[in-house]
Amino acid sequence: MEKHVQQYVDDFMAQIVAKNPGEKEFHQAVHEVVESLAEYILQNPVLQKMKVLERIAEPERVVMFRVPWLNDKGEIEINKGYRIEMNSAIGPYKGGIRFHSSVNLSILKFLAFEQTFKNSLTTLPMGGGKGGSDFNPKGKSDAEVMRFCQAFMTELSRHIGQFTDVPAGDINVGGREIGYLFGQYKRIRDEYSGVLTGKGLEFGGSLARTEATGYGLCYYTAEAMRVLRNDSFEGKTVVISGSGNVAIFATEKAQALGAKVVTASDSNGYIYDPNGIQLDVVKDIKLGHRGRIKEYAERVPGSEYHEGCKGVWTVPCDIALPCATQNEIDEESAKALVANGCTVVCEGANMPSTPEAIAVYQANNVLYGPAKAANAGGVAVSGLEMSQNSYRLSWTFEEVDGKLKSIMENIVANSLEAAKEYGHEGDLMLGANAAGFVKVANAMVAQGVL
Ligand code: NDP
Ligand code: 2IT
Repeated sequence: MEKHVQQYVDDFMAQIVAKNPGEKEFHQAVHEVVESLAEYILQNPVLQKMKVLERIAEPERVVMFRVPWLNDKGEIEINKGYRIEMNSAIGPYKGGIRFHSSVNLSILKFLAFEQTFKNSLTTLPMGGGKGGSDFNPKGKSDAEVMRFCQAFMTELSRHIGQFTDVPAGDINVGGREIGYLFGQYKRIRDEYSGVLTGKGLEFGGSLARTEATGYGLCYYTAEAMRVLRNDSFEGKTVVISGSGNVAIFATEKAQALGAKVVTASDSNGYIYDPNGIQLDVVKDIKLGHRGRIKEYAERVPGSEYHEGCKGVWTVPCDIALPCATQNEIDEESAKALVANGCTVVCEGANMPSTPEAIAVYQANNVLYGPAKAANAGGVAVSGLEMSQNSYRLSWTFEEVDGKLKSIMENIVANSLEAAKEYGHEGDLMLGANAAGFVKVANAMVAQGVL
């Protein structure tokens, strides 16, 4: 990187760190984007003068609130609730809600920042947002989860709306939680609207939203491999982490495209099945009774369970699809992947690779599909759910799936086009950052100082 460009990046990051002390995940996400965009911004004085990237990195609004609820013993529990309304330049704030004990301001701001670019890449009219709570649903009864969701929505309801901010699911927020959240919104606001996506099919949900992130990840990966490598999933060995919504449907689509998926994991450990994962067993464990992935090895002869989730990256594969959580692949894991023959890493989770891991991919010519492009299928179908809600009709599975596939293929094409235009041919990361940025930046310049 040229000296004045590096200076711009360093100065920018010094400001970010000073203004957002201690928020290391947020710094990490911003740093990657600033490095990608620095040259382009320096070539376009209007973007510098209008402080577009500076404004994108400052949430328009952050709401933090108390969530008090009663557990099954009748005791009061108190959690923190958040909604980050990051950017509304190209549409209402849009992004998921995460319930996990690790949730804090830094994690939600990194996710909301990424979401702004991701949503722009879909080409649908959605701004960026993210929310959540440090509530841990593990071991909670269904009634406790319902009471928590009702308490959370009681406050959140005053900040969201179908034209202002439209949340959806993320880690530990799936169909059950969206149902409870929707019910409470409707009750409090007396309004039946598309204020949330990922809803049940009986009350305004879209077909294929459940599958969308995992399927979309495979459509993206297949298209990037086709264009850049003249290759496909056919006959490949695939390592997937996680065993939640994204992992399950990435496994399903990778298998349908002719690959053998050999792993699944959760935060306790991973399973390796050399014969290929039996997805009906995983679905029964995870979707059937919210069990642990360990159970798979007890049920499927020839498979193995290993404690600790990091070991999944030591399993030899051609393609790795991280689908669990942020920073799950560090430098050591990336090196293990490369040493064992992995040549493709596309991200289903948000920011699953550390900057050091990305450097390993780049140094070894790994086809690297960054999260904000590769996992955009979920929010893309959320956008299609909003369209269907506005029309008051629903499209068939095939219709939605077809639109999803073409959106993902377009993201590959648009990223590659942007990468080429900015002199970094074939760089899907830089291309995604640039393509996502330009639309938001142009809208912000046009709308004035806001
Ligand atoms: P789920 O809650 O359905 O599944 C999460 C999976 O990841 C579980 O297997 C969970 O294991 C594992 N996991 C979570 N935290 C950790 C951790 N700290 N270490 C190891 N494993 C962990 O969530 P999703 O599948 O929806 O989300 C997975 C990733 O995909 C997240 O990064 C999310 O932001 C991203 N994503 C999700 C989209 C969606 O539409 N749902 C869209 C785009 C991205 P355990 O049960 O032990 O916690
Ligand atoms: O990270 C993500 O893109 C999501 N969790 C999905 C967001 C959405 O609004 O569907």
